[in-house]
Amino acid sequence: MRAEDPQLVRLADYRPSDFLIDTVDLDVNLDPHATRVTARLKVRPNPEGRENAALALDGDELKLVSVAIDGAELEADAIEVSPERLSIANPPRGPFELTIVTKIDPTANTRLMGLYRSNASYTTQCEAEGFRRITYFLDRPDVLAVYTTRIEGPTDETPLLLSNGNLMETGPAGRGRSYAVWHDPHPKPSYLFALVAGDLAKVSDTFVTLSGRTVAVEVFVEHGKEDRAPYALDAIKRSMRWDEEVFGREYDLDVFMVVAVSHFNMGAMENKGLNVFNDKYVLASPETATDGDYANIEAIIAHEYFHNWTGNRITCRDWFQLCLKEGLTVFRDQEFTSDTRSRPVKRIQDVRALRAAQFAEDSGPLAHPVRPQAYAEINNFYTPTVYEKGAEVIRMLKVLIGPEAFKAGMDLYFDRHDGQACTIEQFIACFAEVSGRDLGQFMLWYHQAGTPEVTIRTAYDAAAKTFTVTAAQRVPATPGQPTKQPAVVPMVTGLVGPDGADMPLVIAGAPAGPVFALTEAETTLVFEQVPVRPAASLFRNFSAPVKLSTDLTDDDLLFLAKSDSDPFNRWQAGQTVALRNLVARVDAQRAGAPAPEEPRLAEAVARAFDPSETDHAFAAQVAALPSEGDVAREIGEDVDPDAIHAARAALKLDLARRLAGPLAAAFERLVDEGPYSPDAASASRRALKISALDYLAAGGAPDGVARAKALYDGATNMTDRIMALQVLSLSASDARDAALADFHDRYKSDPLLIDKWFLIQASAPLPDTLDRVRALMTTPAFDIRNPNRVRSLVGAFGSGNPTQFNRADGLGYAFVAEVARELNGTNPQVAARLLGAFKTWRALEPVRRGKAEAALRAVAAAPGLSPDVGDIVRRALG
Ligand code: 0A1
Ligand code: ZN
Repeated sequence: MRAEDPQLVRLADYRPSDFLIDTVDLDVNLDPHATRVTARLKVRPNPEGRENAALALDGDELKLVSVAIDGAELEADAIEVSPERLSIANPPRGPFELTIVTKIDPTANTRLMGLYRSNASYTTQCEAEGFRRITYFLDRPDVLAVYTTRIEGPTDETPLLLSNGNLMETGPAGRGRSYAVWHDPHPKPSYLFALVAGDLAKVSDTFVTLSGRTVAVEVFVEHGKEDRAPYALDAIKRSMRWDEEVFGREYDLDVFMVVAVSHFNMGAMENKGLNVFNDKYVLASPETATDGDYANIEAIIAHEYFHNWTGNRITCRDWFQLCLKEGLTVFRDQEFTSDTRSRPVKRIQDVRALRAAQFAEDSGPLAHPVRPQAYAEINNFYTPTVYEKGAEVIRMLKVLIGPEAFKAGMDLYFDRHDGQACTIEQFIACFAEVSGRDLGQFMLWYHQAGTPEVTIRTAYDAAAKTFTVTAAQRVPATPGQPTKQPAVVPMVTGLVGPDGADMPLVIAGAPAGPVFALTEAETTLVFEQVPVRPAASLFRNFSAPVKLSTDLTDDDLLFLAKSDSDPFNRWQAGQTVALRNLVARVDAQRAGAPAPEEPRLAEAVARAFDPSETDHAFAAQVAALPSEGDVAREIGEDVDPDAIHAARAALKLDLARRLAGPLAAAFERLVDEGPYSPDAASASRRALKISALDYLAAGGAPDGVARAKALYDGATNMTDRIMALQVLSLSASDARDAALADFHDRYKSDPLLIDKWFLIQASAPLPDTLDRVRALMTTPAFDIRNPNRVRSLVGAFGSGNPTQFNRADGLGYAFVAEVARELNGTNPQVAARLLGAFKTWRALEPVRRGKAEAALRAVAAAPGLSPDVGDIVRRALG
């Protein structure tokens, strides 16, 4: 191990805590700089822990005031204390009461972990290891306690005092102060603790549970923003109903609260009964939120609410099991959205996002298993692999054992493990038990990193009337895992006849499929009684998170794009043809050859804009070309982002020219709509309209730019306005500059709208973008202390602008590295996330690769690196 290598925490080293904490009585006396926290803990030795062990409590930047056992203050020689640890060498060997008083400074807390001030309010964030920044504690998820929290603060600044559970008491505390006492009867780990204090507006409603209990549902927002809360409030109630109906899960407290805060490191947090949200995922009105914002709010509200059972009632034994709650809860929120909106469109969107973020991560130096084996900094494992691939693994489980067994397994899990801190093994055992299946090989999905590559060869034998599908699988090497075993890969298959109908599937004389589990390095399926050569529809509904390559011809794919009964594969077939064309264009361009055209692609795209197409959301997905990232991943190595951008722009222009008439007609047809409504059908119509506009304005076509300008000027809602601005921003035109200036003037007082304005400029694939981003960072609207501002400007540039981040001169890399270094001291979590932009740097062509590496090395060499940033650069370079 090199000197600078940090201590790794390893799954293999897990052992139960030596002590347990049954109850926590917290008294939090708020003060901007000197908040005093008194924790009274009922502690006892854990029968499963080591005998006669010392009691070692975690801390982080804490100031100890006093510590007492059963009322007797401990002398300095009985304890060992530092800001990170409080050790008591000889604690009582039976149950005892430990009282600890600490002092903390919420105003100085720029890391936004623990207790911090956001605008004038106090907020906490304790996942994963933030509670130790409030008091010394056994800050690990397998220590479950019942919490009672008393909060006291100045009445004028903090009239509202919230914590987990049910409100027990509230009133004046003297000297202009008020107090409130909250009690949460459900034992929980410290990471689910929350406290909010401030002067906020409440928008509320009630919900009657399945068993007839009335629950108060409350959303807290800044005063003046009450009109932006009703959508989130309604989404909570719909989530509650859905979890009862689909998973049989009822809410379990008298009140469910959501608080919107403006400074937040992530999206939202599922604290028991008191979810804290990034305000961007709560606030919505037609004038301020796009259709995408509404969809995100609905999904994230659902996600956090669903954690009440998957995460809170049943939690994780240790942080290696993070996917136990996150993969499962993402799966649940995906199902909610599928039931609420369009199931096929949701699937397509999720797969696009999975490929963009998770496949990218899995193919580079930051690849890790869904359940990692070791970590230096747990904050860096809130990743698309743990979340989104974690959800895919559960989806595969459902496909493999079937929906009935899946439901029975979930019921058993809730029944058996309610109130416990669990492992993935315990979760999977429930499904093995109810299905009678051996899920041993399935566990490889949790152990092995890397996206499996499946290669398909097909052969039709007209004489024997057989169709043979040979599937070979290979899991690529990833950091620390040079060799892999074949996984169990569910391949849902259909054979589509020339009439477009699915043929019956017969193998060895008997009906078979449609789920085929590939369990070997190579599997051969011989389908019988196949009268004509079919088109194979493989991995329907994306039945496994694999990278697929097949010998299907473009003719097969174009046929499937029209005829497949599986909507996902109808979409996928068109995407595959487009992707093949884009890769061929990149090759041709780099070889100086003329661009290869695929005129039949235009026919497929034309269908999306045909007046007979009524599923607008699906059509918009069909019309959207693969992203530049999709093309980069398909190419895999020696990637030149400029060549990819040029190829994609050329294909878009080619389609726009071929389809000029239908596109204009579609735009005209879709542009007139009634009053704005954020519902899925109206949003779909707008999505297709914008897609038409995007093509019409391709290459800066004056007619298209004029339409975009008109849409911008006449917009009655934020979706139209921002989408028109987005289209305008792609061309360096006067219309672009005018619209950007106008947008700023209109919305300068609203930070969340200025974020959209930042993001559009930061993602523009234009040579002056970097200068612009640097200039915007110096304006008063930018605040490096606010994660939303940083993500909209610097994050969008790094992760959403392939050509400009990857400038051949390396200035894009140097810029993101520089901001990460600047943030390293104040908010290491956000700094580390910015460096995620480098996750595919090794796939670049040599010049860019060299510059990216130099930028990472400069960060690695900087003094005083936080564990968060140090871990990312070490692994990225590793
Ligand atoms: N559990 C949350 C994600 C989350 C994780 C860490 C945080 O610390 C800043 C915040 C939120 C979720 O899955 O939504
Ligand atoms: Zn979550």
